[in-house]
Amino acid sequence: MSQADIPLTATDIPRIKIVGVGAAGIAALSRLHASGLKEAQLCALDTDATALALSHIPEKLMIGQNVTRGLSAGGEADVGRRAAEADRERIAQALEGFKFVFIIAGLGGGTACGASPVVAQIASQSGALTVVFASMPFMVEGARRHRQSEEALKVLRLCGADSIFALPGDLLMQSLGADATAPEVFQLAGQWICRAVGALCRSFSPRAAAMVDFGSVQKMLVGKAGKTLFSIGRGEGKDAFDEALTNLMDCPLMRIPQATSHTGTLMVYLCARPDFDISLLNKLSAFIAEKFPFHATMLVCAYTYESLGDAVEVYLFGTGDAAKPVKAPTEPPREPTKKQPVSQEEFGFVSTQAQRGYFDGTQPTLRNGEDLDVPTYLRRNLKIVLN
Ligand SMILES: Nc1nc2c(ncn2[C@@H]2O[C@H](COP(=O)(O)OP(=O)(O)OP(=O)(O)O)[C@@H](O)[C@H]2O)c(=O)[nH]1
Ligand SMILES: [Mg+2]
Repeated sequence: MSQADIPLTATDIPRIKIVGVGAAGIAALSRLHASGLKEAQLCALDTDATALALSHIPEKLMIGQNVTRGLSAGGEADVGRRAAEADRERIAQALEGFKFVFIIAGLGGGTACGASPVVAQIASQSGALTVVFASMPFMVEGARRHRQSEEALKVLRLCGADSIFALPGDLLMQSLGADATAPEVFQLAGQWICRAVGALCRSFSPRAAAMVDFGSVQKMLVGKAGKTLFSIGRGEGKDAFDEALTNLMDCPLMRIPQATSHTGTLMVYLCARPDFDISLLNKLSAFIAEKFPFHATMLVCAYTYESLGDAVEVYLFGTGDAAKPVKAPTEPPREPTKKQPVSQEEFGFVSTQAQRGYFDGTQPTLRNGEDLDVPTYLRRNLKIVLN
């Protein structure tokens, strides 16, 4: 019997709901559905009646019928917000009784940017741990979409989202190479979001080969504002594990200069076939501890799949703690520090040289010392005000 076949009783795990908001969110949700995730209930939410009709997700929530007439928010966050506001009660009903709510979306779109914060607010007000996974638009989608997506990140935080994992499309594109097409990048974003969300759902499942308790996961994610880190690595064949570790550190999402010195809690997650060598877990945690010497806590989980064959996947999640700056373990205790304002620098999605990426082979378009070919959120360190 594989782990996935072990029956769970209703009281085994906290109830989890994953809400896919807008077309991109529903696309990622469909992957989770196809992956056979049993730990969570899925809900597709949109302003677009056709998109919902085409979705295979059993639970569908059409919002703002009177606002959009079922024709989507047309890229307007304000329309998406009004649609969600109009259906607050139905959204609240859909989230009732869930302790953990994931919101997944492609920020940039009107429904994603406008409705996601309303969903986050309703989830947060109901007392659920509220975590957002979002892809950020490409620079080629234009300044307006960027502004809208940055604004949506701010509003999501103000609306009570506990942790937000934002996957910048341009960084993902770099990992696929210069020839990558937009659909390929969307596919990758969807895949990574699906894996990340699936991993977090399974981390405290009794089906996990090495599980953590929900309280620890909650502690890692609650109230972390923008200070998050996510990376993913995969290897195959004889040296699958080592290859996965290298791949993990090479993941474009790791190109965050301050990440190694500001992680509060880390979660490492290993996916391998059922007969995996358990000592890999020690190797994995030792490897991560070496790379992130100043982390305070490390959670270690494993989940097995027959279907992985000789492949190994490793995931890394990190969150910072705004209230308690993390010290090196060897440092002597210091006087208690005052509550620090959250610094966006600590987990900004900016890399060295601001990741010119798409425009690598061209001359920069400089104005006032800034490279305008690099999107605002990269140039300005995701200039999000965290209150
Ligand atoms: N993962 C994924 N992302 C997409 C896809 N299509 C677009 N995106 C990205 O997601 C963002 C939002 O697009 P949609 O999901 O179509 O927008 P929406 O939330 O449905 O909003 P409206 O259609 O304006 O109501 C875009 O700016 C793209 O960056 C897709 O097929 N998959
Ligand atoms: Mg849409």
